[in-house]
Amino acid sequence: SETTAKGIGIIGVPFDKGAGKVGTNEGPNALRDAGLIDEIRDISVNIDVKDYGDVHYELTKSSGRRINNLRNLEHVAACNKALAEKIEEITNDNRMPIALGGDHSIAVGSITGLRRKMKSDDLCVLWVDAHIDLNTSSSSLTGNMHGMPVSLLVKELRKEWPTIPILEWCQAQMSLKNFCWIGLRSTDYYEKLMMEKYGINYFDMRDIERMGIEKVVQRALEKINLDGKKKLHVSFDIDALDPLYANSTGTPVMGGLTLREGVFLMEQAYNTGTLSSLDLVEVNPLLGNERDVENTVNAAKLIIQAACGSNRTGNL
Ligand code: 6HN
Ligand code: MN
Ligand code: MN
Ligand code: MN
Repeated sequence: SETTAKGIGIIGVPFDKGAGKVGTNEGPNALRDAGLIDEIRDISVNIDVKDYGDVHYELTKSSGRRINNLRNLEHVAACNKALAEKIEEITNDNRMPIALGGDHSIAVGSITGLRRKMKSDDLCVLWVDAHIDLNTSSSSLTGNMHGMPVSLLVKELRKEWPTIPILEWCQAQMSLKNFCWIGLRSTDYYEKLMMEKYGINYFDMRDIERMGIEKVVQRALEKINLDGKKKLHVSFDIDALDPLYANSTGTPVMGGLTLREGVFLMEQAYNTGTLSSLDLVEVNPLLGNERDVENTVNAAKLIIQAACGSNRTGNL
């Protein structure tokens, strides 16, 4: 199989236009200010981390109005196009990209950027989230595009979308078969219909209750990467965690993963040797009290560190 990336590339995506609330644009700097980059460097003397700074984008036309029930479509399209290019640059530099969100709409750009140097079936995605983020422009009840990234990325749902010229660069070539969800506990009616219709791979909170997190992660990886030949992308929405650990997020849902389960999940993903990129999204430092923000940022840091190979009993 291929050699693993020689280093890590951090890219900040200060973006909140896909969410219904402002504030996830402060996520990247909250993580950096809390010492994220140095703490990754501390994992090992051999670790090579480069901070690529933040994604910047310009609008080609300015309009805040709704198009096809898509709030802030122009922003979402422009930011993700710029992000896809950055992710491609980071992978060309032979680094594992870590995208610091930002709201979850940024997965459109990060996965599109990753996919550019791969064949259709070479990438699989573990989507760790309270939500399934499978809405289309017609099924969404909110118009918030952070609830739609998966449906923009998969060929099975392409027919559900109108042609959107400013999203033409997003090719929709992934298959739902290469996605598996962990942590689900809030899906919309139409999303549930699509889950049934397409036989989507998922392990919800009940599955975690019954099998435990270790079995769930193992089975999830077997579903999408049985022979271990694909590269693994983890799209980690911090609201997968219980609000006890991550209350500073826009759409918290009670009854979620413990921080220990979240960290363990990521350690197991790292241990496969196939982990090749990560999104850490929906950290919103403008929500909750000071303690909530501190907890949420610290939880996000621990999950990112686990993705970089950190060992909880100490690093040599
Ligand atoms: N997220 N299903 C709801 C919607 O607005 O479509 C919630 C989406 C949440 C999105 O947390 O990334
Ligand atoms: Mn470069
Ligand atoms: Mn999400
Ligand atoms: Mn979510």
